[in-house]
Amino acid sequence: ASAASAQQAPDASMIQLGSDIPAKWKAPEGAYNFVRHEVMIPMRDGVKLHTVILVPNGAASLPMLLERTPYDADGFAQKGILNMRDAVRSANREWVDDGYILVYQDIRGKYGSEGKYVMTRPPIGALNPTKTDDTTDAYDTIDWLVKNVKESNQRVGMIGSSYDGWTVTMALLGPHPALKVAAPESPMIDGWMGDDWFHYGAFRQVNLDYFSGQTSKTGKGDKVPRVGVDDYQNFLDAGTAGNWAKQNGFDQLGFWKRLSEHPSYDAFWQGQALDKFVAAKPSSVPTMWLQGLWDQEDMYGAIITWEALKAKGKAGNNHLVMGPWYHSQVNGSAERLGPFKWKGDASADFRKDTLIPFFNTYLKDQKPAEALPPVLIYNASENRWDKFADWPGATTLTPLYLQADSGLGFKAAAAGEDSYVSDPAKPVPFLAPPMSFGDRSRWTTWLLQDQRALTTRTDVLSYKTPVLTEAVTVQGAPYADIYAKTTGTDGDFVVKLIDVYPPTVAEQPEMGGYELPVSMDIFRGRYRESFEHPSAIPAGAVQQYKFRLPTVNYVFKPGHRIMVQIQSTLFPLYDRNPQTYVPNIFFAKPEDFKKATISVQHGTAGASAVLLPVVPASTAVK
Ligand code: PG9
Repeated sequence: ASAASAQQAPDASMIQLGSDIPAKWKAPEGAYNFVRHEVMIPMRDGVKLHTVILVPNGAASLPMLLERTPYDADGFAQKGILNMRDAVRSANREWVDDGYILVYQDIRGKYGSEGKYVMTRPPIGALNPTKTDDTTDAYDTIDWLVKNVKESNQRVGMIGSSYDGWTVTMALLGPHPALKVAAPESPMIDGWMGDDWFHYGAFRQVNLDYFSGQTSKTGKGDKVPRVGVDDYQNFLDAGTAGNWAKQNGFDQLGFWKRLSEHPSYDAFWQGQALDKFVAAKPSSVPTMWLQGLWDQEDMYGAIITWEALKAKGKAGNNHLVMGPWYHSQVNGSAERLGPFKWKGDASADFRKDTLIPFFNTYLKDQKPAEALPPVLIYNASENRWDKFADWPGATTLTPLYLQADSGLGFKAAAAGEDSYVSDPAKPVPFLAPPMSFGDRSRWTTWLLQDQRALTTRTDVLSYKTPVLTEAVTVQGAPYADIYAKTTGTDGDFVVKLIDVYPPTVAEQPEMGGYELPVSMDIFRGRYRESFEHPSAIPAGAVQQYKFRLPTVNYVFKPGHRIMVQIQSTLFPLYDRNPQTYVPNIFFAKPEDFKKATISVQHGTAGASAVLLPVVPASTAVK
């Protein structure tokens, strides 16, 4: 018989008349040690927000940790991983170990959530004439969670860094009673004054990629394509941020349009500066305001909000923590930062010893081994955490004056000035080119880089104390107080406070002579009299530029020197000032960009100084 005739006739088990795809697939849960729920939680206006809830198997009466994010809740809890602690990212694993239900939610209009997205949507009011904001959305979410997550103890803690720290802050403006504790980490609080978008009016061009990434699509948007790898050249070629935006289709992006139409600190920015809102209606939720001491994105918000609460007498349930971290590093590992090597892991140890016990106090009624001090700030020079009953440590500011011959000291000098030419065609780079905004290791550490890279620039003024014979301890926010004239009618001032290491450092030879920025910022000159109403700088007339620098808790040690540097640009991070007054720098024309000679004054004509929060006993420099 042939093979064909021996073949068995097909029976029913061999033939599919329907579909190989079941009407409803249910994955077996047995092998997972947790259940991943994906729910659409309804808000008061009917909009539903996509929420991922991770509940450990066998959970009963566990607290919930809520993070509200524009960065894809699904990505916070990967699918297809059997162990809950492996499914989540870095620091979240410690909350799993500690017995928490984890909740991640896409904010309105992003990723899986319904509704319309508005960038850092302002609180309900003049700028948001609707009935919802991220305060009501957090409230409605928590209300749903406590009613529906049966394995919980009906207590919620909120956490998150940066944008997610902003969502925590928004929740605090009208907290649900079940919100028992909160930690806004490097929260974006005031985008104009000193967080992501501007610093004192100087625009941060790194955000241009962010605008398209965040607002060109509901999910992950596109980054702006580049011609070349060097962003110093790319942004120089574009001329202005406005031109870059135009070339890349940003006229379709609503937030860019609003931002670029409001370059000054007008009602648009004032109406969404959250420190004012928080202080106007302080919550009773125990809160830890956290940020990094070298936070390259949101260096301003946490401390400013904490100070505003303190001024309202609310320091009791509001704690301030500043760690030796770059942006959001509190949730990663921190064995080192730039040239520093810490004792242990300054993030993981902090989370274990301080952050999680703080949450457990209010969510699990556990008494912490040690009560959290009102203020906890890392002291990078001594390589340890310092605890403070109050902050700032210094009650007065001591001027450290610019002097003749590049000198710096606590004694005002005779009148004089130092001049440099600031050429917009050759702006001082914030990172040596070639540089790319996408280079994460350089971006996260740029605030600590060795300033000797600028030694040969003729458009950077440097002033140095003699070698210190006694320690100078600073605890608080220094102020730049610069008197200068310019041949232009506008201009930016960058002021840096630098620790100059001794020529040799036996323990760490690569630190020999290192010029470490301890605090620096940029100020747009047109705002010297008013942030809301800019004005042209009268050419040739000495003007005062006074602005607060980032907070420090630092010891300039004997053998070191203190240095102050002044320059006009930090390009391409900050857009170039044309140095000619124009109504809106975003749309300056090529012919507006002009060289200017800047003359910084010292001595009696204008005693330029950095005002240092020196702790008294240590005013050692004469
Ligand atoms: N720094 C980022 C950001 C926060 C808020 C608005 C825009 C950007 C972030 O890391 O989320």
